[in-house]
Amino acid sequence: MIPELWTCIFSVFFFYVHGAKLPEPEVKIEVLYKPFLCHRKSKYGDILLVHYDGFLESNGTMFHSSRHQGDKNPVWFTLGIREVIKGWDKGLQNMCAGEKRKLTIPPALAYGKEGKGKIPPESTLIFDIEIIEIRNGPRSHESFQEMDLNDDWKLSKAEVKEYLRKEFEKHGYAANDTHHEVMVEDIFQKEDEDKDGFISSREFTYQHDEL
Ligand SMILES: [Ca+2]
Ligand SMILES: [Ca+2]
Repeated sequence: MIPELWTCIFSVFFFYVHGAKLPEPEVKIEVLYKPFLCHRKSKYGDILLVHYDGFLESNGTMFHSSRHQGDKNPVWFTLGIREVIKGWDKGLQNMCAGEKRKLTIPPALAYGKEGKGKIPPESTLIFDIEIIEIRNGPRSHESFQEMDLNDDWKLSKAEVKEYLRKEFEKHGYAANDTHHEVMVEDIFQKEDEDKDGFISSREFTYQHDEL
């Protein structure tokens, strides 16, 4: 009885430790070019303008290229909000404008078991990506810091109201207290997911519907 119990505890323990050690799928990042001047690096919430070529690792086929296909314009997207595949969100942080990277992305961080369009199921993808421009997104850390007047890493209703007041003034509208309070209630309804009366930096950054 007792040895069996131990075996059971041990296997649970083993499973736990073993399970915890299972490697997370990783993006392989190779820096192909890094500009000498870099005044700021990309991070979650930024809007990035990129050019990219995407290839299947299996046979080297190019499945999409912003440089050579369509209107040949680079594309804008917001980093870190799952607007793009996970491999991009993970692999395009801390980049300078002008930097070029080669990302090798396992299927779990790309289109997985289903694949998509020209991409077969379970495909590892290779991207050559160049960041053309980096801009602060509406959900950037800078915007959050600007709104967080007492630096406690969460936004109170008063702080959001103050922000609205300034924004309205900036655009030439008269301050309207009642109107702003209604808007604040509305914003908290949507953004304060855990309903603790504050918008945390996490709640702020990872929301991605309107606003
Ligand atoms: Ca605050
Ligand atoms: Ca909250």
